[in-house]
Amino acid sequence: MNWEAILAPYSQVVEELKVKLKGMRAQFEYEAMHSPIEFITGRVKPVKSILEKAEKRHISLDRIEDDMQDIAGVRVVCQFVDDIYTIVDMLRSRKDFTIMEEKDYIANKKDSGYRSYHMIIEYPVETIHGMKVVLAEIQIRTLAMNFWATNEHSLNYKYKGRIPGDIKARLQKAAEAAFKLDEEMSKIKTEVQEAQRIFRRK
Ligand code: 0O2
Ligand code: 0O2
Repeated sequence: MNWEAILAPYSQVVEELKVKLKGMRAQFEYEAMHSPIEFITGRVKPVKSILEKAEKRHISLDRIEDDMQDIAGVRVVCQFVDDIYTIVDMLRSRKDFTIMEEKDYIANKKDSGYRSYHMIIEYPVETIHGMKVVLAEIQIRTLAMNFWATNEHSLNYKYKGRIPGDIKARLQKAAEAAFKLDEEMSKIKTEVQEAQRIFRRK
């Protein structure tokens, strides 16, 4: 398979989405409003991870583009939990892609302790062969959720998905602590934002 050719439109989508989301953040800043976006990252799933996921989920190679939703992935990281829902509403009102599915792992956290809001979209991208609609995943989470997920992801990688029980229990506790941190920060949100506005003016 010519992976570079297959993945080229996905890489285009990741770059376009990053530009658009960064544009939203810049507009909030120009209008001196609190930006619900702290930062954006994005990636095309590495071929090795695509193959591993395909094998685990029994997805045949000719079905990958239809059945694997996160070959193109962007992540929006926010300061506060409400910011996540502000972004979700803004994304719902956009006309440049279609939302296919939404998964609220904040209201319904995963057994691992994972929390995040996921959106699966169909994004039309222009290629040299014409327009192609590709699936992409947008993950929206707070800095605390991101901190937890990044560490848990590393441990999963290290232990090949079989994290020992004692570490799993610690991760559950850490997830609980991250949740509490988000709750506490929400309570002093206006204070924090006021401080950040003063800081920006200087
Ligand atoms: P800025 O000032 O945030 O716009 P690129 O295409 O170069 O913009 P790239 O190379 O894909 O982005 O970088 P990556 O690794 O996806 O990271 C995207 C942005 O997220 C980078 O900023 C990182 O500095 C920023 N980032 C990553 N982790 C954190 C974090 O924990 N906290 C904060 N505040 N930012 C983080 P940009 O886009 O280069 O610059
Ligand atoms: P990567 O690139 O390694 O992050 P489903 O078929 O809906 O049950 P699917 O398609 O995997 O499952 O979707 P889901 O569960 O919404 O999750 C997709 C992505 O969310 C994962 O991608 C992770 O990035 C993130 N994620 C989901 N659960 C967890 C978790 O327990 N811990 C962490 N750290 N991340 C999680 P991949 O495939 O792992 O790819």
